[in-house]
Amino acid sequence: MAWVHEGQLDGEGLRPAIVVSRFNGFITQRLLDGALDCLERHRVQTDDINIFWVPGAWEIAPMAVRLADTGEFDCVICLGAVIRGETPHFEYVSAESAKGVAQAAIFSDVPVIYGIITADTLEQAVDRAGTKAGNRGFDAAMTAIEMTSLYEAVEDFEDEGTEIEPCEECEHPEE
Ligand code: INI
Repeated sequence: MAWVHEGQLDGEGLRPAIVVSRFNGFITQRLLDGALDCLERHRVQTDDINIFWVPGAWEIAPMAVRLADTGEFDCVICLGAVIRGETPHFEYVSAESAKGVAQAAIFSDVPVIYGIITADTLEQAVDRAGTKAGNRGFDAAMTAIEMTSLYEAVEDFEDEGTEIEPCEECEHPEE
């Protein structure tokens, strides 16, 4: 029989950090509202949530790395909006912010969640920030709750593993 491990969707006691960018603030404020709604609906205490505003999507990943490294937060939720219509830099900003968050996620001990919208038009971005296509901020917060729980399951698994007593032969391999 296989042992199946899944994250739980209970945020009680969770201490999340949220990094959110001011660029396209009309959209990002709605992503933040969605994330807070999700966290509070899943029993995260408002006092346990810390929100860090950065100028743009480019600045999200470096901030996420620093927050993850503090050890003060159980997860880091990254929220931003990159919209093609507004700049020829779209390709750089969208690709690098995604790569940055991916790297932060891989190399951090806590889940770092990608909630950055990349859209061709403002209308598409609005759709993903609480209208026709849901709210990516809400989704990112839900993913953060699930993944934090799953990371904890891995830690429990590791802890249990270390409880196994080494055999006498392993303790004294030279004998
Ligand atoms: N930042 C965004 O968050 N979204 C964008 O659409 C965007 N555009 O289009 O340029 C954007 N640029 C700013 C960038 O993230 C940095 O803040 C800036 O380059 C300073 O480093």
